[in-house]
Amino acid sequence: MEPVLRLGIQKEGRLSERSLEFIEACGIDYSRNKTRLKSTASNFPLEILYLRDDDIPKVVADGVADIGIVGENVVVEKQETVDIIERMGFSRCRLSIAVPANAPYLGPDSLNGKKIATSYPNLLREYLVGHGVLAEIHEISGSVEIAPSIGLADAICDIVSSGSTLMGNGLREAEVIFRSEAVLVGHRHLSPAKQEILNRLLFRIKAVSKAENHKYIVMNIPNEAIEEVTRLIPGMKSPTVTPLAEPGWSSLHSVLKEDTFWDVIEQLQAKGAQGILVIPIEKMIL
Ligand code: PRT
Ligand code: ZN
Repeated sequence: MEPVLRLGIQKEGRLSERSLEFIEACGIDYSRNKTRLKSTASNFPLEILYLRDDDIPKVVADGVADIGIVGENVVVEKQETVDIIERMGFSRCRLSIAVPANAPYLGPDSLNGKKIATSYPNLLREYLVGHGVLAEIHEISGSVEIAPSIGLADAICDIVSSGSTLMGNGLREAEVIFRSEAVLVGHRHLSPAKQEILNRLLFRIKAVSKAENHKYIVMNIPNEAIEEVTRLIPGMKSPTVTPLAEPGWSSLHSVLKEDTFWDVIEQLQAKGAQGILVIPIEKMIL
């Protein structure tokens, strides 16, 4: 039988759609079957297992799946032996301690003697021990943010992204204890055949994440600005410059990193760039 790589992803929840989109962007076709327990790709040796996110680290550690996509918060909390192979760049969030908005808070010491509700006892314990705080950890599996208002705890430790859930429950973020994003995890000992499939998949994953973090940019610039603009946006090797019909002007094509985007656009305008077009890139292979 041909070797097949088994990928565990979240069946339903915040990671599901983005995980599947990522696989599709890697050019992998599979049928999204109704029961959604397992899919087999038609054009790549990959099987997709649909799981609860909490189970993914153990399933990969045990070798039932070879790799998985899961929040780093869950990986670290579960303490299973898996390797983090790649950071996926989506589902960014933080694990934070929050206290009632009107309660005094003067730093970690203020948590001494308090009861903190969380679904992340291991990460929280590590933080408390590291800061010499003696507090009671009250483990609950959901609706953590209502714990203080119903008298179940004095504070909470939960995932925050926009912060609106905390605000809506009269809480304020006191400490960020962990920053997370979706990660690709792998079993420690893959067979050489599976490792080879993983390498092929990783090549594609890297091309897709690179593309998502870059934009293709086209603009018209006065010829005297070519040198300075090239320094600003060197692109993959150097920008493509072609003369326009109008004398003294050129069209310049390059790629630009998403995180420096607005700064660079402002500088380009200051150098006289006009008609700037910014286009998403589908794949990027260096
Ligand atoms: O059913 P299953 O067990 O598979 O899913 P789940 O309910 O345990 O997980 P799910 O789908 O809620 O989250 C999966 C992963 O998404 C988490 O492990 C994180 O890595 C990541 N993630 C990103 C988040 C959030 N953002 C997030 N905002 N996980 C949870 N939240 C919740 C948080 O618990 C809180 O209730 O959203 C609320 C806070 O959001 P804001 O925007 O109001 O701050
Ligand atoms: Zn879960």
